[in-house]
This record gives sequence, structure tokens and C-alpha cells, in this order.
Amino acid sequence: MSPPHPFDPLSPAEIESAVTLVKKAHGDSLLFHVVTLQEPRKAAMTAWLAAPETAPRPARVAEIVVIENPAGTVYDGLVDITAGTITTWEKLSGMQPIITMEELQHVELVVRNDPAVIEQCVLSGVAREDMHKVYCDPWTIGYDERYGSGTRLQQALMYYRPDIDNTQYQYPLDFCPIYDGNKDAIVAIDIPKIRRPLRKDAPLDYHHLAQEKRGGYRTDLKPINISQPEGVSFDIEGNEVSWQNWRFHVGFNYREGPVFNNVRYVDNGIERPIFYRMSLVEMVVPYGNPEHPHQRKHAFDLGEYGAGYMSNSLSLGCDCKGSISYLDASMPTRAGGVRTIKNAICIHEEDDGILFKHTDFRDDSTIVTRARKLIVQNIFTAANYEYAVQWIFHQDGTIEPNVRLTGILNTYVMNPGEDTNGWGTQVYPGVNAHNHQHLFCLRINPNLDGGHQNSVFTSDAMPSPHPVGSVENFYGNAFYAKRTRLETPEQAKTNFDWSTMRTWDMVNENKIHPYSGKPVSYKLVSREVPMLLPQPQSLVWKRAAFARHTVHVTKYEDDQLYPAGRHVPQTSGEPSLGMPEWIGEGKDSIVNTDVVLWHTFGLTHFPAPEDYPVMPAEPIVLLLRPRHFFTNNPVMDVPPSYSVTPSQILAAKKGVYDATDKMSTLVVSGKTNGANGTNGTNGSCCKSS
Ligand code: ABN
Ligand code: CU
Repeated sequence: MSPPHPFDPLSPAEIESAVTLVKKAHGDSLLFHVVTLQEPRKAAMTAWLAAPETAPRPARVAEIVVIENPAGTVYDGLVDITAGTITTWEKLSGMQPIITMEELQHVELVVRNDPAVIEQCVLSGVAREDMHKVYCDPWTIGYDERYGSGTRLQQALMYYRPDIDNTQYQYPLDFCPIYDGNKDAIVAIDIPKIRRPLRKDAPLDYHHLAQEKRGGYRTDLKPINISQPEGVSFDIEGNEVSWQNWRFHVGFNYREGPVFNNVRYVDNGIERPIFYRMSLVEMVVPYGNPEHPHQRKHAFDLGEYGAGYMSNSLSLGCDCKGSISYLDASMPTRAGGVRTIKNAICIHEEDDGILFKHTDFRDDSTIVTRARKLIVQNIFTAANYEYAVQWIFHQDGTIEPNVRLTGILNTYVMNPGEDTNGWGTQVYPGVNAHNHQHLFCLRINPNLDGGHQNSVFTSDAMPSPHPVGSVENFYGNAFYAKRTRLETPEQAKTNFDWSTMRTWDMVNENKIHPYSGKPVSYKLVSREVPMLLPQPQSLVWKRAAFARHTVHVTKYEDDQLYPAGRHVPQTSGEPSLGMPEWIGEGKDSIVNTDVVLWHTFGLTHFPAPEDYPVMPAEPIVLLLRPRHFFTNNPVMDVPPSYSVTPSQILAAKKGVYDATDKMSTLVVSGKTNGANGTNGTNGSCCKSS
């Protein structure tokens, strides 16, 4: 069997051998929170990528994070799986590792059996014998100054479900138990000053049984299918994907979910590197209600829970439609076994509308070329929310990170007639959905055209500085793209600017485009970029330093992956971990060197009744676009649907290029007339036909 690609995630066998080594050396009762690939050091990896036959193959190394109970001691280690040795083993203090799904599920059992919680449930109006109808979403406590970081704490957001099929988030309970993972017990309950008893409003559910009772589903939808009768146009070998001119490796880990490495584009037969690594690395969801204990509600869904750990097993014809390939993902169980999420990533193609078109208005000579796209998707469920993360590769060299937010609002109970004080919305009787933000952090390490020496510029659309009537701008119409090179991490702390529609260019200044005279670049276009609303010096501001600006740029260092810190649960933000530590005074040069661009994007969510009981997906679209990268339009070789030249029009269309889709059908007054070509038209795209 050939060895794994150095970027491949750890296989089940590799996870098992790392765990076996650790257990042998440090005891059988450890709880495994992380067993994941430590990606090869970049220097070694780039050498291997350049000469896989001759350069040493990077070793397979596992990062390990365990908890040893009852003391709750945390250890961080590295295992060289190739050599069968533990190379580092470090005891941490004041750090809490990522939460596992097993911990979350366990807390619900503890909560249901805790006498003080039962008392509060009864006070709220839950019958004592109905504790099996009480549920909780155990969030890491975030940070609570009363407890600090030494003990492992979760806050249980409480709900009542009268019927197992009811929406969990409709009947929140008003108190919040605190669970201590080291003691395996509820150690406190936060009880609000104003009590809000359990509401009795009729449930509003979104599942099919409820919908059938409401009158059923709409009946005017005919099937719509993606059909690829001759198979797909992509190829996957292991985790290496090739599609059209794209080549990349898709990895996966517990935290980021999909990771893209060594992303390149074949340009006229030459493989041109674009990004060494690209992934979502963090997100924070701060909630905006200041009343205790809601001020504590802010989730780092990647750093605290892990997009990988929370990944859905995607299903054919449902999460993904058409001809689909899947990649599975393996991760440790807490006891040190292996859990495999089948179909954690799906890969497929879709039609993508018009790629380019032009018609000459004189004679209707025309060309129309349809686009298609390759979608690499992962969906994770962060308790109430679903995040469908799509990485969309376009034929023209554009990459489109695309996140769709759906699932269910996080909710809190309201009394009849209660004022939300503007911090939330009554989305259904008795259901208060608090204002919040979803702020994601994208990390990109460019290596444009093979050069690991890159720079980042802001690009601002600016009017000429010269006034109307001046020699330089007599008519006042002049405008231009002002490019500013970001010289240091401090200067690179930049924000979106609506007045200039700011974009950011990742640039290889050593490669100049022959026509434009500009360096090859990839432009980040992203316009859903809310400002972090928690104020400077607030807890979220301190913990989520990455979210203070739209873009940060740092000099590349191995292991600088997680901008809110390596271990996120219960960090106080004092000091702020991750990015601020790396940036320091921010005076290093980031010009023409190996740089990492960090981009925070997302949305501010003021809930509304349309979001209830389940939210229609809201998309956020980013673009990474080649600029001055290709000699000219790189997709002129994509076969058109139809092309006819002026001379061919004159020659009665002799020699037209006609690959019109014969499956397309003509619809007249809502009635399908049959396949194109059999419907009385000649099926060409040209309107004079
Ligand atoms: N959104 C916070 C969260 C995620 C997973 C599990 C619990 C809470
Ligand atoms: Cu939201």
C-alpha cells in the first residue's frame, strides 16, 4: 500500500497507533480531546512537493491533547507515528481543551438528575415526573470571572420539550446550571432576577408531521434534476482533486473541517501554485443581551467545539444533489477509539449559468458559453445552528468561499408583554431570540505562482484628488484604484470601507503581468463584513482579537493556525491569545515574504419571525479572484453552447459551433413541448434563427 500523502488526515489506523503509544506511556484512563495530523513543517513539505521522488517524505506526526481526571490535568503532545515515538509531552495549566460531543451529551443526563435543577424545573412549571422532557445545550462557559480557567465548566442552556418531536428551542427555561466536568456535577445555577415561567403556547414545528397537520406541502413543484449521463468531469485520487484546471488536496481536521492545501491552476499546461493553504480557522458568535447570564453567551464554534467534530454525515440526493463523491473523516473518541463520520465532505459539479456571452447587435452573431462549478461542501451543526460551508471552484480561476447559515435560533423565554429592550425579538409568543453576530475567520497562505514571497495591498476605488476645473481633472470625472502596500502587521489591521468598496490583493511582486505591468495577484472581494459590536475591552473583544478588523496579515510561521488561541475554552482574553501574541508590536516587515492573510467576515443577525421555527438559509459569499494572473480570459477554451461569427451569419450560418443542450425543453404557457429540436424551433441560441 502506498504511504499516505503528507497532507492526508490521520487514518483510523494512525489514530489507533498514536493512542496506543500514548496510553502505554501515560496511562489507560486518559481522555482524548485531540488526535489529529500535525501538518508537515512548511519548509520540509515544500521541498517534498517540489521533488517527491528525491526529497525526504515528511513524517506522519499526530498532535495529541488529553485530559487526565480526576484532577483534570491537561497534556499536549506530539507523536511521531512514522518513528513510533512520543516526541513532546507537556503539562498545561489554566488551559481547557476543545469540548467533545460526548461531553455535551453527558451533561444533559447530569442536569436531569440534579436535585437543584429538578427544583428549578418544578418552579418553572415542569412536572417533577417530566424531567425526561428537559433538555440542555451545554455550552462551554466562555469565561466567567467567578470561576476562571482552572476547572472545566459548561453552562447548560435549558429547554423543555413537551413532546419529543417539538422544536427544542420553543420552550426555554429561565435558569442556567453550571456543570463542572472535573467533578462531573452541577456546581451552581444562575437564576435571573425576574423569573419567567415555562410558556404554554402551542408549539410551532417544522417537521413533516407538523406540516401535514397544517395542510401539507405545496404541490406545484415538479422534479428538477442534475444529470451527468456521461459521468463527472472531476477526478479524486485519495484526497487529491483535479477538476478542469484546478488541482488541490482536501484535508480535514477536527477543528477546521475541510482544509485546502497546495491549490494550483493549470495554465496552458503549466501548474501555477496559488494558495499553499486555505481554510476557515475560527468563528465567534457574540450575543448582544447584557442581562446576566446572557452576557456570557458567545461561542467560538471552531475553537471550542470543532467544525470537524460537529460535521454532518452528508447524504446523497439531499445535502448534495447530482453525481457526488464523498470523503469520510476519522477522529478520536474520548476513550481513545476511532469515530468515523461517513461522507463528511461532498464534492460535485453544478451548472453555473453564463460563463461569458456576447452578441453583436448588428447581425446577432453571438457566442454563449455556460459555466459550471465544483463544490466542496461540509455542513456542521453547532447545537442550534447549521453552517453549510461550500468551497466553490470556478473555471475562470475564482474560488468562492460560501457559507449558508440555517438551523434554529438560540432562544430565551419571555413573559407575556415583556419588553425585549431592543436586545432581541419576540419571534413567536414567549420566544425571545437575542441579537447576535456570526463572525468567521478565513486564513489564507498564498504562494502565488510558486513564490512564497508575497505582499498584501488594499485596493480602494478613489476619485481623482484633483478638483473639477483643475488641469488634471477638468471635468471632475476621473477615478482610479488606489493600491496601498501593507508594510507591517500593525498597518495591515485594516477594515472594509464602504466609501471605497475596499478589496485586498495578495500579490507576488516578483511576477509582472506582460500587459498591465501589474504584479500577479488574487483579490479578496468580501462585503459582508460587520464590525465587531462588543466594545473594546469587553470579554469578546479580548478573546476574539481576530474579529477586531476585517483583515490582518502576519508573517507565516508553522503552527500559527488558530487566531483565538490553540486552546480556546475558558480563555479570559487576558492576555489575548493567538493573533495578538503573534503580531506583538506589529513592526516586522510583511513585504515580499511568506505572509498569511486573515479575513473576518459574517453577519449581524437581528432575528425576525421569518427565522422561526427554522431559518431559511442565508448565504454569505466571498470571492478570491485572479487579477493580472492570467495573460487574458482563461476560459476561452471552455466549449461554448453556441458560437456563430459575423462571416458565418453572412454565409447563412455555415460552420456554426452548436453544442446547444438538447435536453433543454421549450415551455409554452407552463406546458413543456418536448425536447429542444423537436419542438418546432431549430434549437439554436441565435435569436434570428
Ligand atoms: N454554538 C455553541 C455550541 C456548539 C455546539 C454545542 C453546544 C454549543
Ligand atoms: Cu444568526
